[in-house]
Amino acid sequence: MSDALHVGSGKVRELYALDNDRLLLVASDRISTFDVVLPTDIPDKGRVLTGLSGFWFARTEQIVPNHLLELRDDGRSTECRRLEMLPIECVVRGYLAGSGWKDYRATGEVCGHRLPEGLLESQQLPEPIFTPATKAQTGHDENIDRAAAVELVGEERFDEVEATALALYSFASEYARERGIILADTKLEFGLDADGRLVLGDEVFTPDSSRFWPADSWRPGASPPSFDKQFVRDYLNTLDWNKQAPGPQLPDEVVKQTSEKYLEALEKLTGRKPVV
Ligand code: PZK
Repeated sequence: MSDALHVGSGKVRELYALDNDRLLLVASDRISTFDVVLPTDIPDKGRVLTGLSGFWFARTEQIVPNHLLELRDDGRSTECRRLEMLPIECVVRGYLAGSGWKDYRATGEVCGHRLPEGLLESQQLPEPIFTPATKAQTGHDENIDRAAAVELVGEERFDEVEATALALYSFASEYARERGIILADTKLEFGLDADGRLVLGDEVFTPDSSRFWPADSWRPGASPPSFDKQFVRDYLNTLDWNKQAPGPQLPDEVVKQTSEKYLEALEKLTGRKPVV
């Protein structure tokens, strides 16, 4: 670890180079909300998200190969194959939320997909749609249509990525729905191996890369609480915090409730608890 070169940071994860072919992806216990990383850690969060990713990578190997090589004993670090990452975020949406809802309200379309009129926030779409975005170096990713994405990855690769992303979403959303969790949307990242084959990278179907909603509190026209961050949001809304960094510390009770929500998501989806 100490001799690994730091090559990147996500909001709550770090990436190190192990050698020419391998990276180490480390998930911290940090939590972000309203795009701000809070100063209080959530015990077990990194291990839960790493466990969820590992679970989904194993379950989706028959759909597409992935970058996961091995889970380390700390439960939060995974060795990954180094890929040539595609320059688009591969988002699939089954429900109308976030920037999808915003774009639909403004234009009736999301990434060039014309949708039926009169849809409500959080409503399920007639069918899941592939809604790619640029990878912004700073600020927010920008939703793009098929033509713009084809400019970035080429037409053949676009078609392959779209079909693969939709197949992954269908598989995971059906699986989660049977266990009381709606996977409203998800962000996938793909890369190419040395032979130019498409490989799934990053994290997959975690609450940090997807919108998880509890199925029993979902209804069209409302904005359901996220499965994991509902207690954090509720607490932050009692403060007069302006949603700019630095974020406030979380009380012990909110930390405990939130840590339990992550463990609950892991147990509901995988049927297992993380090894202590
Ligand atoms: C890669 N990121 C984003 C994610 C971070 C940064 N298998 C791979 N091969 C090459 N590059 C990447 C990956 C992966 N995954 C991913 N940037 C590069 C990222 C998580 C934490 F700090």
